[in-house]
Amino acid sequence: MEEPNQFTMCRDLVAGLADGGVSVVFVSPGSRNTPITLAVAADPRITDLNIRDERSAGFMALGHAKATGRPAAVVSTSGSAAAHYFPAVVEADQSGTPLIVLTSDRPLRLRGTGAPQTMDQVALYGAHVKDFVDAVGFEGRSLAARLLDSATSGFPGVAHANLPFDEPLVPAEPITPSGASPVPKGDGLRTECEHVDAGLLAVHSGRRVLIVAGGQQRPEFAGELARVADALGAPVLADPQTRVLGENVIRHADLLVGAHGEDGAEFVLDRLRPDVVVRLGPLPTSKPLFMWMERSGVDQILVSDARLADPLRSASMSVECDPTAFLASQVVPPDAAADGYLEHWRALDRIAGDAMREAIAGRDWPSEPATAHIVGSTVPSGSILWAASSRPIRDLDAFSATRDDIRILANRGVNGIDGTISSAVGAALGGTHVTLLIGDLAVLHDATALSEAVALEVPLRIIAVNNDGGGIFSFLPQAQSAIVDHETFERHWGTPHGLSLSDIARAMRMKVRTVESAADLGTVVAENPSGPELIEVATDRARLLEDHRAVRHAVAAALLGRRE
Ligand SMILES: Cc1ncc(C[n+]2csc(CCOP(=O)(O)OP(=O)(O)O)c2C)c(N)n1
Ligand SMILES: [Mg+2]
Repeated sequence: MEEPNQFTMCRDLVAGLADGGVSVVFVSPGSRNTPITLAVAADPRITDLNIRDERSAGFMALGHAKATGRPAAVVSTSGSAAAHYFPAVVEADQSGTPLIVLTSDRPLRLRGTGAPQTMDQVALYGAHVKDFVDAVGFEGRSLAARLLDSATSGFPGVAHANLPFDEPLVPAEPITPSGASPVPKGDGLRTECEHVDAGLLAVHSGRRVLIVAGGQQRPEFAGELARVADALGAPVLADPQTRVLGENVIRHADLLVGAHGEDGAEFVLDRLRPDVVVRLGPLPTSKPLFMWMERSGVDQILVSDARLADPLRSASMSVECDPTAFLASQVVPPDAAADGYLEHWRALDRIAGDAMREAIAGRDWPSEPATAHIVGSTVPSGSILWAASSRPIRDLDAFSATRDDIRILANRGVNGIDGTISSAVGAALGGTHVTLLIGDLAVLHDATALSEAVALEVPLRIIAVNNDGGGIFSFLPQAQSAIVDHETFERHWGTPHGLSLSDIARAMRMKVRTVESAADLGTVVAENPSGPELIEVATDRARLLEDHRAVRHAVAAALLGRRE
């Protein structure tokens, strides 16, 4: 029998990961990781990519896992290399994305001796992983099974194995792949919930039920939601990432809920106050919506299997369960709808949509509401729209109607503006066309990923909204505060840089296209990208607040039955 050593361990670990659905491994260059890198390169079922920057590699794996629903893996050398995965690890942990992190280490005898390029990698990511294994003396396939189970079971997340390797780091003989395991592993779907009362929602028959859905959910979610919402006559307010549509889905939820009268009071949810709110998954992006939930005092049933599920602390009842499994468990009589409740929501939704489109068309080009509106409504059916944190995800939520023929993905676990291009590249490696709507600071944060996108030839179109700084901060109190002068605001929040994103993209050898008008942008965005390209839309940060307010005011006026 072949003697187990670090090379056969790595070979079997990689084969075990492939059995569990891992198809791409993002390796970063180094010496200490030679045994695992060779094993990854030798396995025919694995696409092995080398990404220079571990931070970028971590986000690519994250984006790939979000787009495919399958765990992705990263491989690094020892030392500070491993620390660069941290932001992607945190995002994966909080957004429930399966990620397997393999860091290489010195052998045990050299730990704690100050050997070069070493640090303490044991439990490096602390409480942000579901499992940590210091993989000394492990057998490869059982290690793979443990990592896969940890990363994919329940609310998915991160499994980290620290792999100590000793010299020689290159085997005497080439590594021969060990092939598929005779017993294929499951696909890691979330576990079903036990002990959920099948009549939990049916008791609300005839009452005004409002459903608020958030986060990225399983593919079966939309069908189950449609069944339950239809029976209850419940309007559904869904987050951009939550891919649902149908008669019950309110397409302009953020605009409706955020509409306020001259006294500043939001009125739609007061007029259409529900008797009970069913919250499925994490909090929605829409601030007016979650702030209303926090202060409304309305009964709220929260359904989530995430570790941190109720930052509002407003749930009157919590069901610890994957939202899809919960919906599937519910039996609701077909005639449980409250009279006219859904119809009333839908009538307001139509008014808001018409007013929004008219107001946007009336603003000078280029405006940020128009950019989000055009991108959200014209990206091709079947493609992925990656929404960067900061304004892009919020503007898509507000200014583009909900669609179910595209997938919107985002890093909303910790809402970082980091690693966004890398994440979108990882998603595009899954084979689907990707359009990324992103702000200028987020582009600068991850600019090296532009060169990786070019090298990998991914079908990725980047719509970079350049407002020369952090536009979102114009919405903060310090933008208008008497105690923060303009110069201080600009230095610490506005942060203008004066850079051309097109020039940066060209320096990375990325194709750059220009658009002259709203119609131009619509025409370009409507076609699938054939390779990596960037389109810069230069907007004016000074106009931002005014553009947003004008559209929101027009919507509020229309809802109140007045024209302005
Ligand atoms: C890694 C990280 N650093 C800092 C922040 C804080 N932050 C939130 S939004 C923002 C500005 C983003 O600017 P840009 O990408 O240009 O988008 P805009 O607001 O202009 O639309 C910053 C710095 C963050 N979310 N993530
Ligand atoms: Mg900006």
